[in-house]
Amino acid sequence: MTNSNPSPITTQVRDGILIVTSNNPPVNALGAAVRQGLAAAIDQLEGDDELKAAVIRCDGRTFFAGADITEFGKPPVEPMLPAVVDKIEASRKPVVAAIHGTALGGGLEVALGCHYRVAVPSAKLGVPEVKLGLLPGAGGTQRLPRVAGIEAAAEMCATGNPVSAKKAAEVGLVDKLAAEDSLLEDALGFAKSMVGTEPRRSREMPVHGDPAFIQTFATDNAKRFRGFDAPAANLRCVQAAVELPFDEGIRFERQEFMKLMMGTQSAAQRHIFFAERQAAKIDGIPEDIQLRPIKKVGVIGAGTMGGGISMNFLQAGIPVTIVEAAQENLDRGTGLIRKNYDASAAKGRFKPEQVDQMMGLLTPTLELEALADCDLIIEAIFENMDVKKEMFTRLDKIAKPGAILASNTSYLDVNEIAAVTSRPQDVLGMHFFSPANVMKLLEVVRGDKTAPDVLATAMAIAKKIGKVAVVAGVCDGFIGNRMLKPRQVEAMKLLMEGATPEQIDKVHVDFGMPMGPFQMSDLAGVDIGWHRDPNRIENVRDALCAKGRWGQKTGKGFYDYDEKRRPTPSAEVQAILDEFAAKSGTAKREISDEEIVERTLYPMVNEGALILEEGVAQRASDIDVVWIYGYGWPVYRGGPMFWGDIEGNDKIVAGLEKHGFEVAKLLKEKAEKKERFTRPV
Ligand code: 3H9
Repeated sequence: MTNSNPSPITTQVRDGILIVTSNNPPVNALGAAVRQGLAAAIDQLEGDDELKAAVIRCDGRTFFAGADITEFGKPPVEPMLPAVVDKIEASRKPVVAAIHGTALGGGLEVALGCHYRVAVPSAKLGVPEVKLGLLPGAGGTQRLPRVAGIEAAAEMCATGNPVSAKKAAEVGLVDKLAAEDSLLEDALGFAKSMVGTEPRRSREMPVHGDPAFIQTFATDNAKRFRGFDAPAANLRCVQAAVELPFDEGIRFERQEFMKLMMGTQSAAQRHIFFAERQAAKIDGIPEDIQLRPIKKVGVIGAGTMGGGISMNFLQAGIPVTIVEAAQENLDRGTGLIRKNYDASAAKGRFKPEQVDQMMGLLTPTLELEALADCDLIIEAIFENMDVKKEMFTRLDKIAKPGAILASNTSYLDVNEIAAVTSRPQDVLGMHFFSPANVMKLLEVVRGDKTAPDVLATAMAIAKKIGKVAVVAGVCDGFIGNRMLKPRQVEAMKLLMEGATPEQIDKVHVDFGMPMGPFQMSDLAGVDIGWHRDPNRIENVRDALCAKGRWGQKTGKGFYDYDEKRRPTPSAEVQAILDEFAAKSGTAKREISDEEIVERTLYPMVNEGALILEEGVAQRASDIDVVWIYGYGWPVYRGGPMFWGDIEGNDKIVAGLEKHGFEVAKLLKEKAEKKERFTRPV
């Protein structure tokens, strides 16, 4: 009889050592079958006198990458992970973890349940639960301070950042570094050397290190942890490891874990984990579609955007030809790229020779014809339709057949741009966010005629250069900037009615945004898109610009700035606002913070619903990804559509109607049917 559902855990015996192997692609997540298999393997080890020790290892690309996140929120299936880890640890015979790839979360907790850890130098070890709004809930917060010390444990738990195997060896988390190509042999050798000895159990080790570090670390990172529940909970658990006996510490960890697991922050963060991966998938295009090879990239424009865009490709080892119209601009652009790289090298992000290598991949030129051998050409010139059309007309004559032609436009109609070429199927938008070498978001704009393989290639190259890419349809502002618009419009109206820039910005910052609408205007430049005629004053922005209030760059905008760019409220701005309010007959009144939320954030959910109705975004979670990675929406609120679901779509509709907004049909439907936009996690 064949078993249709074989266990992902298999065992074999070599020289009296039990080799326990997990094969659960893609990342050996610790789902129920894996946990059952591991528990059974320990029973086998304990029950057979011929067996002297065990090695736990994984097939495929990685050691266990953690608990199976898809099981969260579903009814629990025994044995639970903490019990499996305890069982491994309780074994009377030595158990060795053989680690390659990434030992993450529950995966590292399994390794901590093992008595010893052997890892290849390329392996990474970490507890990223905090990034899912959680903490290592299978004993990780109690075992790590014992094995690796308080400092390493606090940092690893609270930031979620993994450490290299080398660093892990330095702090005692790894007992032996194996050769890259003989992990199993080295782990077996290690296990043999331990045969007959009493296993070293993590729970029995004393916590070591400086307990004062925990508070210092929390204080030093207060800004980074602002708004998040999980980092503090992680640190409380490490503190408990210092103060409580092991079993009590474990009980404390469990309580804290359950609180986080039940909360909306973790749900939001898990939503974003899956949303980010889902965003890479293009509806209706097979995942194995043949991609166009991208060996060389052309960038037109060496300004801030063009330079930043180029840096992404250079860092990925892809040669870039960068074109400018004037030598002076070309020199300034390439000089800035070098300066940025040197600054990163000074911070230790690159070695100086890497900077030279990357700069060696860059070919600056004044000749558009030099782009003839490029596989992907990204235009990053002035945001004006006529200028772009002229450029694409020229490009059409120069680019080789099959080359992908992309525009970095942030608002304009990609179809109109594509229509001036003889190959609209090869044209799309690639909207990078500034600074383009730093911001993770890329909106890939699909024109009506964009070929499926062109779209898929753009999404694949985005991944290669470390971006999170989202497919958007053609419309004014695509997904992100389109949703920004109603927020900005409403924020301006609120100023007229009596709110101050400080109040509105504070509501947004308290919500978790990195800055509010007016702080953002001042940073980006109040003068963006201004007609530059100081005598034509039609609105508040014109009035501000006419008075040289262009934002931080001129030392004043919606706020006044001192030489350290610290903002203070401006009497001049208030006078301008009062004047406009009086002229329009708007009566000033007290505006509540709640009204600011209802009028600046609810319309974003409404616009998101319209975007979905029109098919501009493939799915609600893509909208959330755009706002998290492009605009700093707080990840613990899961993006505007997830947030709307938590807030309640009926409440959003009622709020919008109260303030006289026209409500999107889809949003009304969701509210009436009590449905969500995003899947519950
Ligand atoms: C935990 O352990 C809690 C415990 O402390 C307490 C328990 C009591 N589960 O990222 P990729 C899927 S919390 C289920 O594209 P890469 C992923 O969705 C967990 N599925 O690959 C994707 O699916 P699809 C702590 C998972 O090579 C596919 O695998 N651990 C899990 O770029 C490939 O993923 C973590 O937070 C999972 N745990 O990166 C680690 N992980 O193909 C989370 C991945 O259908 N994982 N999938 O879209 C990672 O950081 C990365 O996946 C990893 C590989 C670095 C491992």
